Amino acid sequence: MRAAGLKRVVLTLGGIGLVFYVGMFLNRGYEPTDKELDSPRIIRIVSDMATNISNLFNILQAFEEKQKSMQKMLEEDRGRQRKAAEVEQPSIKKQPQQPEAQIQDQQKAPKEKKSNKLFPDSALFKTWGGNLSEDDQREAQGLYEMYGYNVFLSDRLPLDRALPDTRDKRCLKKSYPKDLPSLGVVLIYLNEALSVIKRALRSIIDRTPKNLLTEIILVDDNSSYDDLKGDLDAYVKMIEQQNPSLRFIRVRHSEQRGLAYARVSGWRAATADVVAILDAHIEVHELWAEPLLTQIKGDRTVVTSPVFDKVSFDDLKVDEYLPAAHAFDWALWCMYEGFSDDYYKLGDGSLPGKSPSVMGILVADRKYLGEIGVLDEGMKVYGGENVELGIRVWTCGGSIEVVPCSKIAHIERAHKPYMPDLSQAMRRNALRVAEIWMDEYKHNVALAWNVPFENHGIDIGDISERKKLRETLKCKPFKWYLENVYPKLDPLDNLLAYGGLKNLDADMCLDRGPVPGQTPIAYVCHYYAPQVTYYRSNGELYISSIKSHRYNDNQCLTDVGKKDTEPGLYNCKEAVQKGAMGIHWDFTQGKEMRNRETKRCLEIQNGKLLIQECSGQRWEIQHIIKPF
Ligand SMILES: [Mn+2]
Repeated sequence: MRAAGLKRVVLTLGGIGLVFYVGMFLNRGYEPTDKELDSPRIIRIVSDMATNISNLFNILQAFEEKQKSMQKMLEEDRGRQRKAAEVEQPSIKKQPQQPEAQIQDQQKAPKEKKSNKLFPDSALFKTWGGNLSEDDQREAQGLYEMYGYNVFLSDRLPLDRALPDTRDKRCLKKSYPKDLPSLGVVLIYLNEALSVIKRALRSIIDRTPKNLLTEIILVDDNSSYDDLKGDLDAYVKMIEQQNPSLRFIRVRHSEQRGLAYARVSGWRAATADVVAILDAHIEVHELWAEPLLTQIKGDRTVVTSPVFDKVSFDDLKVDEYLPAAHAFDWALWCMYEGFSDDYYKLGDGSLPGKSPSVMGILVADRKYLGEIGVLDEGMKVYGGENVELGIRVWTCGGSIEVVPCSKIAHIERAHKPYMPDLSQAMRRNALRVAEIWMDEYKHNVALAWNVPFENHGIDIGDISERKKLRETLKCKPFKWYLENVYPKLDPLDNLLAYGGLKNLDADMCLDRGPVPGQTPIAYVCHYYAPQVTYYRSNGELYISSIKSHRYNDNQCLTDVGKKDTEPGLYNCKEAVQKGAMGIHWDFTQGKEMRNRETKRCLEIQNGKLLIQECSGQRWEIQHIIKPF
């Protein structure tokens, strides 16, 4: 699974939803874990709502801070994802392996000796490792660069370490049917640390009822690290002997096939009623399986996801994440988002919530998943396959649920092992999803990636089989999905034109201007991001980006209404609230750009962008989507 920007859960909760959500917090008596930096004020909120009205403000603030910090963490992760990974991975130097018992005794025992910080700029040592000797620092940094998380520490933590119980209190009171379907767990890995895989296995075996867990399938997407061969084999052999009723299956790819293909190959090897396709850098919480199996038992067409807590890549501590829907933007980057308003009206945060998509990890009826086409094996490397699953499940008759009582701790890596820059694969996969599933909305994906709508020249592979599947399953149109499942995604259907906006008389382009700053300028046309504009039928004109979601605000070209002014760039909704600002522009191709509110025009004089009395200057926008 991957985390991306947490999209303003607070904002999307809105109104009644927020009140109920806070109510949930009150009832729950939120207890911070010892690691929360952001919550000194929310220590033990008593559950009697009536006598604690005065606390409401504090709680709201604490809630907001918590959300903000979640959002920040996720946005940072998203930023990291988008950036290229730091270095090519060197081939592994073999780590000495120790028997499990010894590792457990060792605990974390950093050496006391004071030493210089050898890697002051490394994210690994930002808050962790202050007492390490120089040798240990070198080793820890080397391992961090190879894996993207703190393997030095992981090797020294108990494999069966306890996790903080971050579930909603109401989860503890729930009971689950005895005759649940059997479960097969698929773990996908590529150059994962041995101790991390061992800890995942340990937690799954210890925290899943023996009568339900029938098999564990390990899928190696052609790892090159040596200890994932002999040493992992030895460990698996050992736990196999300890658990004779449990089937272990190893799937090894002789070349790297990418996440989607790896997940499907794990599914293919499974035989249990339900299959859980997980990352290998996870630890499951107590009672993680039962809530998921219960939902699937009730409806075999529901595809479920647990809620992930965050394991920091540096200190491997577990931070609570609140349950949220798994959503995406038009580039198909995934993100967290609030559930629907109707969900929050129920006032019970332990209930499963409907979700437009999954982050990647999924638990589903094995046969049902096969009937609807598992995952698109035509996806390459990384990304997109989770959104494809979301759209396919919903439009072809199933549904997706995030189940709050099922929790998994998941390491958010600082960088991923697949390739240095994931965005190329991501773009290709996103365009593939668009072509197969998005009908008349497919150009929104091209728009988000800033490629031409037609003939973008990017090879998306053969899509005939997936198109056939869509037909065979008689799946609903994407419009239905937008209207019924994901109404928060802005269909952008009133977008008329986009691209560079050129003043034909001055032969210069509208440009976003210096960042930070809110003063657009006239500049030599180059048509890169700062000059890409978006013109909507309501007259709004955005510069440099357009937001995918209705709850987000765009940057509107604005006439602030003073005499002889420079134009401004303001959040559109804010500008409307402030009043006296003109954000609507009347424009036709090759004609003047006139503000609807002030009747003045956008013009260029002596190389300077101005708003003034109209003199008839002409503008031309690069790409027309609909004639206007
Ligand atoms: Mn992951």
